[in-house]
Amino acid sequence: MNRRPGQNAQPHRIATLFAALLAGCGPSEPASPVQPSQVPTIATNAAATGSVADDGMVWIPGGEFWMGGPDDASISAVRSRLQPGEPVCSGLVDGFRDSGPAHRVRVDGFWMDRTEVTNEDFQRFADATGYVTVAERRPDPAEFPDADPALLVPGSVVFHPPTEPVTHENPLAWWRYVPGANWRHPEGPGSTLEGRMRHPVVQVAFEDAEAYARWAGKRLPTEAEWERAARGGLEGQPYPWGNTLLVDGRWQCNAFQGPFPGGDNGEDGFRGAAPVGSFLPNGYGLRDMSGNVWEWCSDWYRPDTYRLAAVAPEFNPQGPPTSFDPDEPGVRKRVHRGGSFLCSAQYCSRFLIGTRGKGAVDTGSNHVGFRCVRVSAPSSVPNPTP
Ligand SMILES: [Ca+2]
Ligand SMILES: [Ca+2]
Repeated sequence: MNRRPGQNAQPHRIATLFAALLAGCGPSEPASPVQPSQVPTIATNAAATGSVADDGMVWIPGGEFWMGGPDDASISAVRSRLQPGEPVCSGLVDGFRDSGPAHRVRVDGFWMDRTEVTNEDFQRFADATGYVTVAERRPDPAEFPDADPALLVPGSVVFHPPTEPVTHENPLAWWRYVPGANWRHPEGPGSTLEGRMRHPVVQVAFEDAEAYARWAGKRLPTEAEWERAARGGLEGQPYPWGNTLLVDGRWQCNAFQGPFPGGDNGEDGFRGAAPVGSFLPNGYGLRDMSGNVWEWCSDWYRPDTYRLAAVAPEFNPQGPPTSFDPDEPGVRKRVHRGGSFLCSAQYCSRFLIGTRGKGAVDTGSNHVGFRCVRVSAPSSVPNPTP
């Protein structure tokens, strides 16, 4: 079994801070399954496909669709990109076990941000509210009684491509806890947002994303809403644009090309994050649903969510009531979706729409951001973004 630990996981900042090993290959079955989620009803707006609100959000029509996947043919197609002897993304080996089975889901219509929230957007929020993100706060010593207080400093997790070849077994070979890293300094104190105001905001923990969404009169999408939107009206396709990763030899999203983690050759035009909207929109007008940066969803993460959901069509699923990740029991995680500029056939491959990621709620990194949704009328937005 060519299974590697945590390929759809994000580093936990405290684990990284103390250089504790991230969990290895845990059991795929959780100890105690949960019941399918209760399903609150979301108000339905009536708007035509292709509608664009004054603040630039686009209408995602409600409807029923196949959620999860991807299918074997799509997995084989990504895997065929690899040369003999190259490392293989674990999901391409085990079939992305937490992402199946595909099951029928129905969601009401909603408005969604066309792009990931940008630094420009987040700057406006921070200026208006004085909000201080998790990464800008000192970790509470009471929560880490065994830690040297000198090590409990504000900071966050930063991708640091190694200069020497490494195996894919230990993500700490390319993730570092960097004191002073936060959304204003995504790679640490020496980095700035200069020239990057249209890049997605990163280094945001879940509560930071929620705080922004509340301020903007919006909320984070559920995982079902996110996937409904990402599919752009296509049925059963593995990408927001169709059924092949490249179209006419051109990359359709910001991913990673070359040997992971140290050899990104930027074949898609970008090493690291790209300005939002650098690639073509999907059928609903959304950009970067695959790739660029991961996006927080509101659902708690469990690997068995879809196996439980598959017993019946779900209506506006909100996810399980609690989190459980056998890779890191005890770490509360929410769902990430869409993959990032670090995804390739060698590692991650979560640019495939139906696949899932996960992240500790208190942890951002420089490849995780978010976008928002709204079900109310556009005119009710107190702080519209252009
Ligand atoms: Ca790239
Ligand atoms: Ca994205």
